Amino acid sequence: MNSESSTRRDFLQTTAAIAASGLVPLTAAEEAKPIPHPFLTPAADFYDVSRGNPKPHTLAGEALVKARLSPETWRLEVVADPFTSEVVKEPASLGKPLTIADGTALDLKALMALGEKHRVRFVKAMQCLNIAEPLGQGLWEGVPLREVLRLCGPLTNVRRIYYRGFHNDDPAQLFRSSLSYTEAMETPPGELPAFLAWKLNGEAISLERGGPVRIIIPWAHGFKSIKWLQQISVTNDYRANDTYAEKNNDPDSHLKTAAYIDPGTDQFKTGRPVTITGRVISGLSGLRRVEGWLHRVDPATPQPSEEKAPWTPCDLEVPPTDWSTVLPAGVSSRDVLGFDPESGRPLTWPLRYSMITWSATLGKLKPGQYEFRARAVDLNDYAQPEPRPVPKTGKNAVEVHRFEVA
Ligand SMILES: Nc1nc2c(c(=O)[nH]1)N[C@H]1C(S)=C(S)[C@@H](COP(=O)(O)O)O[C@H]1N2
Ligand SMILES: [Mo]
Repeated sequence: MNSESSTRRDFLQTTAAIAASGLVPLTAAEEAKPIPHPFLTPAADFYDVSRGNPKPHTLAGEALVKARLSPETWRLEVVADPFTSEVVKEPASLGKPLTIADGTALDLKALMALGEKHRVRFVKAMQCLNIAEPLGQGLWEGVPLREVLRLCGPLTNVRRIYYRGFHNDDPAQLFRSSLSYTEAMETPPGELPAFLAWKLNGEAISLERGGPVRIIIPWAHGFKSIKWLQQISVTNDYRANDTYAEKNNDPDSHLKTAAYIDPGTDQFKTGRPVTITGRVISGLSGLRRVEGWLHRVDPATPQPSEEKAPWTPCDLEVPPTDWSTVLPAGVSSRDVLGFDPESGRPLTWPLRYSMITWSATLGKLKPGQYEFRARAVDLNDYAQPEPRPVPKTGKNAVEVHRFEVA
């Protein structure tokens, strides 16, 4: 047993012990949600962000078959958008469109067969640009988008690729997103491809998580990872035609490096150690550390500014050495993007675009009112929410947890 795995176990055990001993009083909700968080979030435990009326994942029986959302009836169309305008003179075209009308649309079997040759696996933190709480973290498995597009070549006059999910055949319920041609087709060395996934945590993707097939954009916020994928459309329209762009968001914002505090108790007993936990996402600019600032609220002493505050490093969950205890049965970390294919160890920690648990042990505190803040510092030494203090590029304001020691 090497030191890394025992450190991780110690970390887990300490936290479990704190919970078990009742030093940190847990609410019923917290008891149901063990702390720290499992590395992979069970599919059913993701925070769900789904539009639609009815929501596509509530369909059943005939309606599900008709919606082509059962594994047998699922089809993917790849078509060219006829769009032209004053400035866009020529429409995009595809050498070989795949359509339902002519029976060439891709089915799940054909997609998985493509995956036999070009499989990708990737651990991603799902985070909504508009919600200040991670939704969950999954191991997604599928085939790069570029391999699907290569079935349809040649592509002419194509500047963007857009893709949409099932939307009850109601234009008002459409949820779509897009990538530039280059983003879809070229993956730089050590980078991650956009892909079509049919497995989450080693199992078929549940309807709620967007199965049978979901797009996963590793570097992006959740709105780019379209659920219930049904159509890819190539276009000569140069505008980022994402549903989220219409809602005053930056449609090209990448996942933001940010720490989030777990909702926990606001009452601690005097003389008992106080531990605060949370999760941190390693976004576009990576993660250097998580810092915490404990402040005793005292009317006689003014509160320092966030800049001058005594921020101190928090503890980060360490990588397990034995990834087989974390990954689904039969999946080796050597075959997961972001890991060294030789050693099976993560190339960075946290893995790019993934999240881990952090914790701050505050010791025994004097009775009083307290505020605890946490922030992530990225590899450019920017402290959260910098360099993105504006929420339209990802909600990541510094969070505060208020509690009383009595
Ligand atoms: N088809 C479709 N895909 C979708 C959505 C949707 O409403 N419809 N919501 C998006 C948004 S805004 C987010 S944040 C993520 C949430 O993924 P989750 O529900 O699996 O956590 O899915 C994205 N994909
Ligand atoms: Mo979202």
